[in-house]
Amino acid sequence: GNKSASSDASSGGKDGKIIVGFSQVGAESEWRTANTKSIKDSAEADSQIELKFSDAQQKQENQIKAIRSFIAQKVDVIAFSPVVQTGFDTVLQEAKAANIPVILTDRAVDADPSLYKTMIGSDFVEEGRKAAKWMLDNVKTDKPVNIVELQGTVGSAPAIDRKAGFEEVIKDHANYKIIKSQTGDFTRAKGKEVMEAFLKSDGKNINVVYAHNDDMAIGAIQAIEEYGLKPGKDITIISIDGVKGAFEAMMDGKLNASIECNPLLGEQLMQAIKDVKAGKEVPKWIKTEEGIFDTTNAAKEFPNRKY
Ligand code: GZL
Ligand code: ZN
Repeated sequence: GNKSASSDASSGGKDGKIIVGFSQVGAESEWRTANTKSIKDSAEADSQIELKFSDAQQKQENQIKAIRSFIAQKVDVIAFSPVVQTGFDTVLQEAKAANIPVILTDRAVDADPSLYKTMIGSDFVEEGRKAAKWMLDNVKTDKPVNIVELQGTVGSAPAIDRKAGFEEVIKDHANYKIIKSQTGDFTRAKGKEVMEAFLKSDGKNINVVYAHNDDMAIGAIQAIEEYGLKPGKDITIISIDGVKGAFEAMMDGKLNASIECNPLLGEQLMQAIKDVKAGKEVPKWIKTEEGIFDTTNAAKEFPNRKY
């Protein structure tokens, strides 16, 4: 809409609506589809907001293109979930020069914090710590524990931070060792493929799988079964997100624990958009609170799940 050059005044787009351009990572996981649904439903339900949505198919150049297009369309606010942490500085400078405020959801960027108003999302380092602490509490032994790690998308905030948090906790427990670590790009297919390779090289030597998301864990479960071992019994599997597929696997005893990562950010995003447009101060990081689920509480919690 035609905005006054000086501020983020509450002038909106057509018929006073706030026009928001949103660039989504892709549709790589159950978490992502739930996140997209939350954002679209919340925008739909909010009469003050009109959402322009683009799916980048997990490619950074598509996100940059989408953000440039939103700038050209002179949207009122740009929001996005950066597929990787680096490489967005230039396009964020362009948004700033166009006086369009930017809100990050879900993942952070390694850019000058003055280039965005707030980041709405989880503490991935804490999620990694929780995964390791669950393992220390539930795989208690002084014997060697060989861990294979399925990393998320290379260079993404969740992959970097979930690895850091997990390693921070196990560093003072020398018998717990990550013997193999490779990216499965947050998808079931790649997670299965990488787990097949781990089984080929380390087979019965593997005690634990640490997957940065449930979709890769579900792929790993398939690989372990095809290899002839019992997932959740012969090999302990710990993952992150808490999506429906994880609850079903935990109730089947094939997944041992899933650390919650809440994708339902839609409401918080709509509120942040309106606050930013109203020129209100917003916290630099709006954190989501999250739990821990495992085979002891999955069945009880399952009926409450919204994603
Ligand atoms: C976490 C999000 C991650 C999920 C994955 O906030 O960025 O990306 O954990 C998703 O399932 O692909
Ligand atoms: Zn410790």
